[in-house]
Amino acid sequence: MRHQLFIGGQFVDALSGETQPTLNPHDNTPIADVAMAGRADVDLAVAAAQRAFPKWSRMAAADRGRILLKLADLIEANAEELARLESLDTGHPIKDSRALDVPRTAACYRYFGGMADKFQGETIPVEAGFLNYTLREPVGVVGQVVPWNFPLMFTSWKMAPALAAGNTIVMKPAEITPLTSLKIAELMAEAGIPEGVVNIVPGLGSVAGQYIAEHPGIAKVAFTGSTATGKRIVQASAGNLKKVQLELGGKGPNIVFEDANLTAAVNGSAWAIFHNQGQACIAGSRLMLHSAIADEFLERFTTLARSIRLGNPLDAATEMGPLTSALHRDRVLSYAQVAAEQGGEIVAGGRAPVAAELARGCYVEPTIVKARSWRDRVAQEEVFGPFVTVLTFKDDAEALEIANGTDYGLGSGLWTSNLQRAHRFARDLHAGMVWINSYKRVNPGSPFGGVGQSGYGREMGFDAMREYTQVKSVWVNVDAQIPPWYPRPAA
Ligand code: TAP
Repeated sequence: MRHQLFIGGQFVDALSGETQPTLNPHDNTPIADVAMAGRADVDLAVAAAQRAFPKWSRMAAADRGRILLKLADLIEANAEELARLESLDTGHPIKDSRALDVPRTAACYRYFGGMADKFQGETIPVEAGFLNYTLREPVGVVGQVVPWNFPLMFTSWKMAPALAAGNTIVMKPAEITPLTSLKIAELMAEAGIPEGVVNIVPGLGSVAGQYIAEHPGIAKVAFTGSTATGKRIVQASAGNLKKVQLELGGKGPNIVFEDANLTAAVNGSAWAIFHNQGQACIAGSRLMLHSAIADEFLERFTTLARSIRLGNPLDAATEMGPLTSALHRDRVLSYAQVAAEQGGEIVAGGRAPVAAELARGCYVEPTIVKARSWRDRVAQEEVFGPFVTVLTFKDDAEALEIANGTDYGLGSGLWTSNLQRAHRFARDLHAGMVWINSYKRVNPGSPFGGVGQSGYGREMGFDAMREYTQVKSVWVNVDAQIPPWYPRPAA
C-alpha cells in the first residue's frame, strides 16, 4: 500500500518524492509507504487552506454543522475499517478501537456539528445610545500537530471544533501513525468538506511540524505531545505571534483512600494505567495508596495486572497490545533500570514478554514499581507506558503534598466514600481534570486540558470553540449622537 499527502482536496506525492514505511508494532513489518511532507509541501497546504478560508468561514454555520454531522455518519458506516487501521498502525487492542476510539471520534464530530450554529457572541449593556456586541470569528488557517498514541480520536478533538468555528486546517499526524488521518481525509471529501479546507501532511516533526509552528501564513497552532516539543513550538510560533494551544504530558496521581470501594478502585486503577498500554497523557501513573489498605490493594492490583491478556491487537480477546514503536518500547523499558538504580522495587513486569508469538513486537509486560520516594525519577517523569509507580501516604495532608508534587497538572483521580474529602481534593488538586471514584472519563462536551507543564488551552466543549475563535467587539451609535469632545456651532 502507498499513501499520499492530502492537499487542496487531492491526494498527491511529496514534492521531494520522499516516502517512509509505517510499521505494524505487533511484528514490526511494514504496512504501507507514506509520503513525507517537507517545507515546500507545507507551503502548498497553507496556500490551499488560505484559498479555502473565505468561503468556508462565511458559509452558514448550520451548513458547516450539517457537513460535520454527515462525516460522523460516514465514520460510523466505515467503523470496522477505521478500527482495524487504527489497531494495525498503533497497536490498540481492536476491542478498544471498536468500542472507544471510533465511537468517540464520531461523537466528537457530531457534537461540534451540532455546536456550529449554537456558539454565539454577546450583547453587552453599555452606555445609553450605544449598542455593543461581540462577534466570534474564526482565527484563520490553523496548524494542528498530533501524536501517535490516539491518532484517530485526537485528530477529531482538534479538527471538529476548528471546522465548526469556520477555520481551515493544515494537520500533521505523527509520522509513525498517519493511516487513520488519511482515511478521515477521504471521508471528509465524501461528506462535502470543500477542497483545501482540510489538508493532511504526514511528515517528520522536526521538519513539517516545526515549519507549521513557524509558518507566517498560519494563525494558530494546536499541539498534543511532549512538554519538550511543546516548548519548541512556543518558541517557533513567536515569529508571527501565533495563538498557541498545548496539550502536553502528565504524571497523573490516582489516590486510593482507606474508605474506598477496593473492588472498584483496583479495577479502575488498572484501567487508569494499562488502557492503551499506558500511552496516555492522562494515565494514572502514580498510584497512591493509603497505608492502611496498601498491602491488600497492591496484592489484588498485582494479581489483576498479571492476568491482563497481551497479544496481537487484531485479536478480539487481546486486552493489551504492543507499544506503538520499538524506540518507545526501549525507552519505557529503560525506566525499569532507572527504578532499580534509585532503590525501587519491581513488583511485576519491567521486561518484554517471553512468549514467542510476541517476540518481534513492541510489547512490555504490565509493570508495577514501588518507589522509595515520591521525589524519585519514576515518580516524577512521564514514562508513557504500562508502568505504574506505587507510593503510600498516611493522611490527607501527605496525600495532597505528594499528588501536587510534580510540575505536571493534567488528569487526577481519587477513590473515597467521604463526600467532603472528595470535593476538598477536587478543589485542591493542581490538575485540569479530576475523576472521583472513576478515572479517565472523557466526553466531547467536557473540557480537557492541563495546567503547569501539562500545557494550556482546552479541547472539547464550549471551551474548544472559544479556543478556535477570536472576539471582535462592535460599537454602534444607535441614537446618532454627535460626539461632545469639540463643541462647535452646527454648520
Ligand atoms: P513528540 O516529539 O512530542 O511528538 C508529538 C508530535 O509532535 C508528533 O507528531 C511529532 O512528529 C511532532 N513533533 C516533533 N518535533 C516537533 C517539532 N519540533 N515541531 C513540531 N512538531 C514536532 O513526542 P514523542 O517524541 O513522539 O514522544 C516522546 C514522549 O512524549 C513520550 O514518551 C511521552 O512522554 C510524550 N508524549 C505525550 C503525548 C501526550 S498525549 N501528551 C503524546 C505523545 C508523546 P513525529 O513524531 O512525526 O516526528
